[in-house]
Amino acid sequence: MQVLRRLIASMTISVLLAASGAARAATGQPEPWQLGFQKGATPVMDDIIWFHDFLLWLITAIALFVLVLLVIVVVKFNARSNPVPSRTTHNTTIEVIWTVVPVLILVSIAVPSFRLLFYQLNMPNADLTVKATGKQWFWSYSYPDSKFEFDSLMVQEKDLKPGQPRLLAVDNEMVVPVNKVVHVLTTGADVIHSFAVPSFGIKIDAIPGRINETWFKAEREGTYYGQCSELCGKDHAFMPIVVRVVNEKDYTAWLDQAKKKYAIDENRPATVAVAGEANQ
Ligand SMILES: [Cu+2]
Repeated sequence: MQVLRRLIASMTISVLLAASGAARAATGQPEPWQLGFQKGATPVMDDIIWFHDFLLWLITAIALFVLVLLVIVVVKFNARSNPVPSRTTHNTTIEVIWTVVPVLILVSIAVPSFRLLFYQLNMPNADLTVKATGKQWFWSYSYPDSKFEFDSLMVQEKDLKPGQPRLLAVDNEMVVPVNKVVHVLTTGADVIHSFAVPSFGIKIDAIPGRINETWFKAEREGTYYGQCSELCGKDHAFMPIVVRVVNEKDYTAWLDQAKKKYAIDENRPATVAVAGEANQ
């Protein structure tokens, strides 16, 4: 019996260790047994997580308080224990309390909520602009300051390299420097898509004929995964978003190489491009 108990204990410990190890290793993507949000990499996401936790505590306290009141009523005022009910109809003090306290609670929610909303919507001065165009069914990223654009397609399961997450990895990642404000413009080429990266706390529709904007400032290097978050057709689930956040030096190196690799050839006649695509 004791052996069995020890076995269960050691198994539990190893599972917990494995889980905590996985939680430390992987950010920017969902983890097995994950609870709550993915870890934040931007100040906006840190605030969203704080606000979520604050509301969770608040709502738990309110739910418990109401539960306690219900239990008191059920136990104390049922027909058996309280056969002659009181005929009280008004109590000014308690009526003032149950009006004022909820108002205070709502104000305590509204203040951080609006602060966060303005923080998200107030665009700081951008260090870099990237335009993400949602297409059926992949994303194209263009760097207007450096005049290049490239497509980013999901890596098929059979082509996955070790460490690449299934259904999330792409061939060409969007690369940005760490600790820089990135201005993200989104639009759709065909139908409405939505550009969302959980660790950055951003989710914004990409609508044909219109440019939407958001921003993020990633404070930690790493690879962050997101997905199209607007039902956009049969391959909606297969147009992931990958943002690789690198240091300034690596970014400059990537930029130099990307400028050559993805340069938009303005002299190339459009008819050739169409013919070339048809041949593929
Ligand atoms: Cu989409």
